[in-house]
Amino acid sequence: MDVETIRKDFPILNKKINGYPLIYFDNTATTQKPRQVIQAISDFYEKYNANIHRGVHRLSQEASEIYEQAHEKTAKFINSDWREVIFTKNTTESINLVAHSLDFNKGDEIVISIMEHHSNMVPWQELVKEKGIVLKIVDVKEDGSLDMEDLKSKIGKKTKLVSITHVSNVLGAVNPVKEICKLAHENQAYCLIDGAQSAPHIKVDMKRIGCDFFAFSAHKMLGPTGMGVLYGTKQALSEMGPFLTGGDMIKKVTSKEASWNDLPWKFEAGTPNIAGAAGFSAALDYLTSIGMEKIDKYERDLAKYAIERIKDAHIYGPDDRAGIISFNLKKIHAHDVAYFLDKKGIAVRSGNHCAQPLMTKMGILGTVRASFYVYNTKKEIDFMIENLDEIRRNL
Ligand code: C6P
Repeated sequence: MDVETIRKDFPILNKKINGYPLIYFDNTATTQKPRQVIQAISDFYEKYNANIHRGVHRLSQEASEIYEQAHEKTAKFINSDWREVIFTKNTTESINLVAHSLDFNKGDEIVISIMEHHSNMVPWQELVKEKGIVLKIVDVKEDGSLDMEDLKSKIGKKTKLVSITHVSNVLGAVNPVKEICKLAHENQAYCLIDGAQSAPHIKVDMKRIGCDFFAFSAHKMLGPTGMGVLYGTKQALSEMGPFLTGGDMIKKVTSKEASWNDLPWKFEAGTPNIAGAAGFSAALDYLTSIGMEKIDKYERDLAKYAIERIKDAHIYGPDDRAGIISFNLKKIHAHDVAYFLDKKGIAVRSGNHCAQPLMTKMGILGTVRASFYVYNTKKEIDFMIENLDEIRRNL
């Protein structure tokens, strides 16, 4: 990977923070955008702006084409069919869509894990209150990997859905999603994979994973905010009623009732984020031109490099991990570390990372988290390590 050339595509990397060049290690929260994505969004507004699926005029046709092509590109990126690609606002909305649209009944069991982001926990907790479902929570092992024996013991005949993250946003653990989906299906349960931290970093193939649903966000993979994806198999999506109702998701409406549009439009009510779709297409082109396997390997190498160099720290998560490192320096609060690093232009996240139950399980309030992407370098990691040493000396 030619990182120096890649870096030139990201205007924000020229920014100085407190007089230091920006080092952006908060990629798990959101990634920076290359000028190709920024350009695609402004091109849309300058040349093609119109609503989609509503006009016979030229601009509407062109805007519809851009929007539909984004579905096709996404489908190709995850090896699926464009009818199985629903655009949402983000991963959170994608998961909520399933929570509200699948037919859950009292006593149905949903299996999640303690390492889930709040987005893959709170919607199911609400179903406990609203519908009387039973929520079962799989533990993590001492090393921060998913406890597969516990998972097997929790899936059974009453399981309606297994909903597990592919990559933990705190621990960097990469879960065996293919095996998890197989276990769910052996018990006639649906399987939802939270791909918020996998789709941006590793090659994800819907056919290979074999999930019923897969949720991810464009803004975590060089794309714009306000754009998310819910992949669902045609079968699973056909079994669900719509999430939101209104314009564009209908086939026919009388003053009494309505019938639903074909997939994926049945789940895309109202005017969508058309410019966002244009930007997302450009992001997918960008990632594809580098190659997801290369990205995965590069980020894992960066994580390994950093872990080998961080001294006197508790590092959370298994050895086999994606490019996410959560750690705590002994006796120094995570926010103090993040605050000090920011003084040197280094952006890391500190706190509970929207995974409070995991923090409680680990007996901590939060961690410092450095997460890497295609534009990060070992030199940047060296600078962070130097500053961690300085924090240790000074605090
Ligand atoms: N995690 C982080 O800093 P949204 O906000 O809907 O795009 O993504 C939610 C989400 C769901 N699942 C996982 C595994 C995630 O990591 C996230 C987002 C960010 O860790 C923001 S809290």
